[in-house]
Amino acid sequence: MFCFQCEQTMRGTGCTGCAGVCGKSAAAADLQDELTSALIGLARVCQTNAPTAQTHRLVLEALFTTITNVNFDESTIQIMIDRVRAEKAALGGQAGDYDVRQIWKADEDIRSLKSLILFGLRGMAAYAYHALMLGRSSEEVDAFFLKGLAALGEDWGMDELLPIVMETGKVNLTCMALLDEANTTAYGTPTPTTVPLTIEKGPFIIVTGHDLKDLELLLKQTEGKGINIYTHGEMLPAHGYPLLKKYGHLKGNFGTAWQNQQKEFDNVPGAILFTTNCLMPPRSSYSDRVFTTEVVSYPGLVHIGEDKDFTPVIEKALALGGYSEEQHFTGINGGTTVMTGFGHGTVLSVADKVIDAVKGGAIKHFFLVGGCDGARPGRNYYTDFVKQTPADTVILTLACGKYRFNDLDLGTIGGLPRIMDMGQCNDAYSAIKVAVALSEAFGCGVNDLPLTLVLSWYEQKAVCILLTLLYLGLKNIYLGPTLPAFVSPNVLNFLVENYNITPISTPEEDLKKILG
Ligand code: FS2
Ligand code: SF4
Repeated sequence: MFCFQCEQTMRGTGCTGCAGVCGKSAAAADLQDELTSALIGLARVCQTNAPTAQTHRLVLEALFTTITNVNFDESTIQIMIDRVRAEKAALGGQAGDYDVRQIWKADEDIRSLKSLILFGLRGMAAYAYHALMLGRSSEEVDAFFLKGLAALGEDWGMDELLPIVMETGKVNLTCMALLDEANTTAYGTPTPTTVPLTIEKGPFIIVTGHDLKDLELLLKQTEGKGINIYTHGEMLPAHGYPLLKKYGHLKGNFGTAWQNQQKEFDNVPGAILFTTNCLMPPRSSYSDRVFTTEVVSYPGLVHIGEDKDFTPVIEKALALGGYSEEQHFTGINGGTTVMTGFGHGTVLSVADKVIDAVKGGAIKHFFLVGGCDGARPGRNYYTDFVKQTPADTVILTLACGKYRFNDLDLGTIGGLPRIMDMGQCNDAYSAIKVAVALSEAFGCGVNDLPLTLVLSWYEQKAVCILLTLLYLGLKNIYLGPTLPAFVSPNVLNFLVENYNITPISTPEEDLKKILG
């Protein structure tokens, strides 16, 4: 096996041997390569033979399957490979698969650019998939998946590949906008919401991942059954959506970010539903109560299929019975509640207040401290950074990296909390909307705003978001905890020279540089 798509890759160079750091077996990794090879073959066929709606959906599912911490199951990956090959045949395609391992062996700059495209497409596929589950799709986005995949099979140089890298960022902006529209149309505009970390007594289900539609279906199926529902990880922002929070049994949030799940789920007396990443190999103390749905798959776990009949999850929760007494959990820093719901709808509704606060000097600087969390020790940088930001600064955040500091009470500025959670990783779209609105209000470019992005990355959704930020011309991004293994020295030079991407150093030094 060879895989270097995520931040925790072995020795910072690539997972090889019999398993990845994430627990993915060599056999599963090889099958994911085979799946990607088949997808590139399918995309090549679609250059001459018109794809159907089914083709587009399959491409999303197959790309999503290969994201870190989504699928560890050789049998379901094999089924996906067979489906892609069958689709190619159904479209009348004669061409064989393209061997993706050629990319891993290519010249390091070509490998780097093709990796940026492939991993960006994988991340974007997750967003497009969630939008599709809510009935939204886009011809531009669908077509670009095929264009990008086909490009991976071309014998192209940097001049041809760089524009595709940037186009991945452009199309991902469209894709995040599509998902934002899908989420807010289905569930309303998120509003600021305080979310308890207390687990009440009695049966409960923990729902994790990014798929709001799955949460809604589960809330409907558990209504009146005496089961409480708690979000986990990237599902936390669900509490901000009016049409989800109307369910009285959606009670609060359990636990912190994904990398703590093996400890936090240990012997938990409730059922756990994974709608997307990040799934870690479940330990025996709780593996009997973990369920998967959508493209998430792990050998031996019960999978909820397309009929979305959550009966096995519900029965497990009832059988386990929950805690006999209320449990008072806290966040990483000892806080008993967290807040969410500060999407662009809310922040821009008070734009006048924000602009006045900046003009009057009450707000000196905005930080977007967000992205993925992970297990690396250096990630406490983000906690320390936020703790050290001056009282006249605002911290916007999103994705699971926020669990490092979202239970901190840093007070308020002009009636707004200093830490504002904009939502999931895909809600980077909200941050972009706010930045653009502020730049218009101040009559300057986004790079001239008193705004700095301090990002943490882990998996491939972070890749497509980073590409979107670059496409928008955002400069001076601080990135950590380490740089991607798939960025070659030349590609890094390009990013530093054109965008001044800076690896994080220490909170003290970086804050001095930013505010200096
Ligand atoms: Fe966190 Fe994992 Fe959102 Fe990522 S829960 S690293 O999938 O996409 O972020
Ligand atoms: Fe290694 Fe990450 Fe690939 Fe897993 S997804 S095999 S940890 S690089």
